[in-house]
Amino acid sequence: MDGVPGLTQDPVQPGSSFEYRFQVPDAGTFWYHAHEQSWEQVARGLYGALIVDEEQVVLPPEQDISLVVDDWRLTSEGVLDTRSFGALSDWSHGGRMGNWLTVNGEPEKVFELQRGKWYRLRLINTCNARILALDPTRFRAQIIAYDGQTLAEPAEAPYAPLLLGPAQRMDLLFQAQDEFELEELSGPQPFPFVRFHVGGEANVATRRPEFVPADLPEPVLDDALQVRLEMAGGAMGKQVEMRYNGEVLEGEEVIEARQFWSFNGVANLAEAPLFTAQLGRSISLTIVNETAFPHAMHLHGHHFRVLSRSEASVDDGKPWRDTFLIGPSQTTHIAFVADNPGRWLLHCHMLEHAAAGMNTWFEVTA
Ligand SMILES: [Cu+2]
Repeated sequence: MDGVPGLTQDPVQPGSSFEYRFQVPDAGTFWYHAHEQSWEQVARGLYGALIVDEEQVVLPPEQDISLVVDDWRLTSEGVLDTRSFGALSDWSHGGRMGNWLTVNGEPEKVFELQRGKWYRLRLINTCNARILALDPTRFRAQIIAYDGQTLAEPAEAPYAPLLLGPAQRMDLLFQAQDEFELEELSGPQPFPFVRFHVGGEANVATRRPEFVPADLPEPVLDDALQVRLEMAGGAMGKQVEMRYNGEVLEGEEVIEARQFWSFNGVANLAEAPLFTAQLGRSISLTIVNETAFPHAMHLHGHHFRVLSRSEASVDDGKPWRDTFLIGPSQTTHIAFVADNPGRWLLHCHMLEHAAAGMNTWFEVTA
């Protein structure tokens, strides 16, 4: 059960309920959120962390901290700015950016840590559109997982700041030593948004925890289904003839339909899937961003490896991810095994972009 209205289920109507049943094959950091009118419902807070514990306890709960990070757009009175929901300038540009950053729903959140103990920080970016920039090297943290999949080995951050796009997760491991703040670095000034106090005696000898690496099937490129996805539209981007609900949109119709972006010339879900794959088939997907904006592309039901990115390196070990950032004019090549039967979305997780056209889907047949 994936909860995508129009693809796998009907929306849950006000006052009614729906019971989701699913298995959790992978221990790791995930989250859940409304997928109906998500650009408004998620911005209003309809989401939560979904943590799947390891079979063997690695860290006690007090040393395993989830940080759900969101930016809210507040008015000058300090209440949620609801008037600007659906603003065309957000939909056709970089999405809805907030002006108030919270962790687990609180501003200036403080955690109390014990000196010498090991901690896992599970960072989850639930912002509609903001790409968070963070520097974990400043408190000697190592990266142990991305998007809910544990790395083969804990890794030093290869560069700083690290970017955490909408929907992405990053698990960090560190030993508490001195008080520190986590700063968001994408603005003109570093913005401290969560503080960690450290108390207790130094030199508490505790063993460094170990984590079981992800165990996912490797795609076989020789045998892979080759798929290409061209992203176009938006302000200042390449404009192509755009189909929506089977019709070509022209002139004012683009604004009336509120569809500004397209995948392979189609805004929002086409009748036909982007591709259909037999269960177990490897998929080689090349995504070309011909827009003037970065995007956070999210694949449902699967994790992939980023094999190459034009004009940028890929991370050591090519970690498994379910969401990748793609820059303006960038081409990114990903690969994965279609090992999960069903119908799955592939969309930009900048929620205004998804609403305004950046959705496609694929099918894995058993
Ligand atoms: Cu986008």
